[in-house]
Amino acid sequence: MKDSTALILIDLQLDFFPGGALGVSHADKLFPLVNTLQNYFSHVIATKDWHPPTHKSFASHHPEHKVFDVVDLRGLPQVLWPDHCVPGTRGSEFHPELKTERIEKVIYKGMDPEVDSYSAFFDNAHQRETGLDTYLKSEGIKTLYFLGLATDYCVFYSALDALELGYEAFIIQDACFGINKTPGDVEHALATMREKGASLTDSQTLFKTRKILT
Ligand code: VGL
Ligand code: ZN
Repeated sequence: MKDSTALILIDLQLDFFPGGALGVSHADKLFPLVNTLQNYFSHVIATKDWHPPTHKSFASHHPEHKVFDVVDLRGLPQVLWPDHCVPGTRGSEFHPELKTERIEKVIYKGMDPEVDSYSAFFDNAHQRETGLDTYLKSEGIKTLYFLGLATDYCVFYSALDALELGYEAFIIQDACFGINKTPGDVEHALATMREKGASLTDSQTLFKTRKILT
């Protein structure tokens, strides 16, 4: 029997691992932990950052700027990133060590070249839904455990939207790594998620308190 809790794997794609276009330090420590954690959840859902090569979040389309500069994109502040997660490239694929058999749904985000999409639920303009909320509701899922990349961007905005939508949200702290564009960004993201009502937990606590399913 499936319960009302889901594990949400955020952007475990090669470009976000060391050696990738937007490699997050230490992210390779996620394996095999992420695979073990999947065994404790009846629902496992993954997101994929999925940008056309023309995506305006890419610094390559702003010749007068460099990576990590912030520009205005249709009225929203936009951090400029290296080209990443373009469908058809190796960097857009899941990390080869990720066990994918139990992933029941993949949510794609960031396809509109004019607006970025950090959250697993909405684009950054909060105009378009990704389909995650609809899917979770159709499955009766009410509690979400987040892990993945990056703590200070996609995990952060996904958790905040989850809370706003009325889900209970847990962050598996040792299974998230952040970009820390500015030192302290990750700590600030964790503190803000907590203030807004998310619970910070870790994998050891989960192993002790949840039942293993497989
Ligand atoms: C992400 C920056 C740009 C993330 C995605 O997955 O956190 N960060 N695109
Ligand atoms: Zn992206």
